[in-house]
Amino acid sequence: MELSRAALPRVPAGCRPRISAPAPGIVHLGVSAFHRAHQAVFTEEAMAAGGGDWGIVHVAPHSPQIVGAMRAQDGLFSVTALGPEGTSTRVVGSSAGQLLAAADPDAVVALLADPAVRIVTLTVTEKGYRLDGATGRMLLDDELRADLETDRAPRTVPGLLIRGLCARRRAGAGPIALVSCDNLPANGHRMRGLIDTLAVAKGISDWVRENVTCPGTMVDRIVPATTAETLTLAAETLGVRDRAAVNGEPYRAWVIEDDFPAGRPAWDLAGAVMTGDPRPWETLKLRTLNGVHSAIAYLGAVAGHETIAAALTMPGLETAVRLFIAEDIAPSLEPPDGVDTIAYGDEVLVRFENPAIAYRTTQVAGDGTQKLPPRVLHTIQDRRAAGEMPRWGALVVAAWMRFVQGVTDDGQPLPLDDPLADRIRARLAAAPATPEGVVEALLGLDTVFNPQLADDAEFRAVLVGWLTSLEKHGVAATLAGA
Ligand code: CS2
Repeated sequence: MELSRAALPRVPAGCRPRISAPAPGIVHLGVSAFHRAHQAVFTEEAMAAGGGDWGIVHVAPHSPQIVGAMRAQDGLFSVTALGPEGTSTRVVGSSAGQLLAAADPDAVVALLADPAVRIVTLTVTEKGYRLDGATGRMLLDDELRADLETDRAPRTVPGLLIRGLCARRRAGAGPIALVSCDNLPANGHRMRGLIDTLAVAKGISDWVRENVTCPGTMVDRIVPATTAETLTLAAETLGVRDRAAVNGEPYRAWVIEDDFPAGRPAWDLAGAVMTGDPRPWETLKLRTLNGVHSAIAYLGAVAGHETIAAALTMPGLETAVRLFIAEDIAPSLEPPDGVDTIAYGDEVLVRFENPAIAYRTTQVAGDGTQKLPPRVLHTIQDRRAAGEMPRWGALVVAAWMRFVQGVTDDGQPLPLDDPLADRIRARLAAAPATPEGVVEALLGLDTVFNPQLADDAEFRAVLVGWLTSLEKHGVAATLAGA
């Protein structure tokens, strides 16, 4: 039997949802596993504790599978927290509808123009925003241009949003908050910049200025992609099958800028921190947690390790990432009041070591051209501007350059899952097959590396040094000699 409202009596009482059939108040774009284990849970708990019509209409831009699975289950899905000492599972009841934008874009636009909808949240990954990683400006590619300049149904997330805002303005549906829940630096500011650019293109800047806010957020929970094991564990625990099940670590955190012109769920009652300025949290989390995650992912994947926890057992890797935190990351940022970056980093490493979480190195390694700027390059740029050489940061960039060449130290193939994969392959194919040639070719990706960094001869020399060692001796020997 499948999970559904009718099947809930079969589910153990302690695993049942806290609320049922909420009326819609939020549209969420991007029905990722991370969203289901994070905002969907916070919002359910907020409604259970503080009331309000804040049901989430789930909109997947392109993925029919998750929409189909959730629809068949009346929007229900379970989240299993995997602790080092045991698990706990709960069905989440905050979904108030499911739509596939690619199949039904008009329905999504109509929702954005509905006065009941007062918040849009997004987890569309870094690449979904179509922002230049080096400058943060909007990238007007052919798809987005067509969304803006023709009447065809929008295919991009920015295209959908601006079409929805135009319809909202015409409908007089009132103000709305657009909340990026992706790992972008100053995600509220980036969202604001994107929406303002789109509003100019559509001639609705005045209305947008008065009616749209873009609160920034820091989101955090380690949620690996769902696997067959996730589904088996959910079925065993629930007594019914759940095709939309997710699992993640027990820890979760959400810091939100409190700027909601038409109200919000009582997320604070669910453990979220409402603040005037989330940016110190965002920078800390992106540079430390995500920066170190990427470091372990590239070095671990090239060394042939499947998971982050397994990679961390490699001699020398934990020491290297601790030095990355202490010598490069901590001096590059101003942590939130009362927080110490080194102690925060220690907690992050304990979370990464959780043996119950099988987070694949290749999952974290994907989309490197989108992830490197906020996670690693901003740290490097700040340290270079201060006249310092961030050698551990350089090691991470060299490991990415080694990773994108597509084979492990043992000659096994590595996937290149990146929106710039074709450009990377073309540049590598045209370059001399030497560390200098590879560095030159990849630093030329100008939406990733800004000109100052690409032309920084001292930094380049350190990068070539690391890449030479990685190519000649492999990850293990490079770490041993570091
Ligand atoms: C990870 C993040 O896949 C990745 O790139 O670094 O998804 C990470 O697990 C989350 O940001 C943790 O909050």
